[in-house]
Amino acid sequence: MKTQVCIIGGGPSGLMLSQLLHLKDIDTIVLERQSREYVLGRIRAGVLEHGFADLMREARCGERMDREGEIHEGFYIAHDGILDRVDLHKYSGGNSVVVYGQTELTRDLYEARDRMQGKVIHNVEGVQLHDIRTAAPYVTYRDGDEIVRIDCDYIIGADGFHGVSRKSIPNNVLVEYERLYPFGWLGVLSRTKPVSPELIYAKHERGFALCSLRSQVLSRYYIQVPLTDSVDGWSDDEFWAELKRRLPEDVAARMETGPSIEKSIAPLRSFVAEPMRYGNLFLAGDAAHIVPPTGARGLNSAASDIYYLYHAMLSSYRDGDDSGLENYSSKALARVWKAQRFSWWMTMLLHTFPNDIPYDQRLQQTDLEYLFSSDKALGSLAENYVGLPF
Ligand code: RFL
Ligand code: PHB
Repeated sequence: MKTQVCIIGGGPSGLMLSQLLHLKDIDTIVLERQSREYVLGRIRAGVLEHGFADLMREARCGERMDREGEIHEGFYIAHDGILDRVDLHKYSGGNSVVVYGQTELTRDLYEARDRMQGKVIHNVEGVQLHDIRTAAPYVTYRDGDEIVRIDCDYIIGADGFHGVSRKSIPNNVLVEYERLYPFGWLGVLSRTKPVSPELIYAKHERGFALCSLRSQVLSRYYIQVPLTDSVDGWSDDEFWAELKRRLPEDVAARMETGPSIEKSIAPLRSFVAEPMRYGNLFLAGDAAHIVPPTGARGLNSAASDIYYLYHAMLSSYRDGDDSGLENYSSKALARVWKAQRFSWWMTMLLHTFPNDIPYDQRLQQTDLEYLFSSDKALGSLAENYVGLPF
């Protein structure tokens, strides 16, 4: 097979780029290791920054998001038994975020790819990248006993943190920066009315908690748990009881509980791989960088990579101008690191760290007091949360 751009990974990053390029008559093939049902079964992001939402519209996939997604102009931080509101609209100069599940937007992207007869090949095994540094790179995968070869101009590594693309860059070129946190998030999805119309991020000595939602009848809640915990060790009743303990009393009292329809634990990690380009391989999204979910940045960092790549490819194919491709890594990384900083800061602000000394705890408390006493500090939080410009 032959295509212009071979995209590895059929998550939001890969699908979005494929859809955008297709609309400009640039041919792509997407290779996805899992089935479509599996990809759509993964419950992940819930909050989209306005830049991501704009990209969905540009990809002609924004219709259902605009109809069913909720615009949120603020969220709460619960601490010391009270709720303090962060007015995103006021402090970011009129911006907001969209609450719309990653599952839904991935479904929209798949449907758009189907409508345009886009080539998305599922259940591929043994993907390998070849001759990345030459003008004629190619990708192979196994289909039963057969090895299938795809010749292309460019390879996009959009295959997430555990993908094969990043690992194809030699060790003496790739530099990896990583911070692991000594806890994870236990998440529960339930068909219950959300406890609050806006998200609540809760700081509590027993550990962080988050009240989020997918719609007015579907709630998503998380609690900080030790990395040694397993999903099986948490019954629904234990989860609800622990969540309530970490929230202000009046919020806990109005919490509607019910059976979980999904329950999973995600470890928290900060990670960046540099450079994001090696020859004709370009990394995008979680394949190159991961953030702890506290600042709702993961998908949104992926969106800016896709935006830069899309425009760089257009300039290259249309005008023969490769400067965008040449600058891709440094431009993408500049924004990536800002998302890293913000996600790290939100994580440090709101979680309970097992080995913190009293000095650290007082600083954390002071950070929070400073936040709600300074319009400038709230402005910094708000502009990062709604998304820095691409
Ligand atoms: P994905 O979604 O991991 O997709 C990569 C795809 O590549 C496939 N793959 C391969 N395909 C072929 N060959 C191989 N060798 C392959 N190896 C892997 C995989 O099967 C997969 O389908 O990466 P992508 O597209 O870059 O998207 C990134 C986002 O998924 C991620 O950043 C967000 O989910 C992070 N995140 C959040 N981001 C936000 O912006 N806002 C949020 O509110 C938010 N909440 C979250 C989150 C992530 C979470 N978890 C579980 C980590 C909440 C949670 C709990
Ligand atoms: C979610 O709804 O899954 C969600 C929302 C905000 C975050 C992280 C996850 O910061």
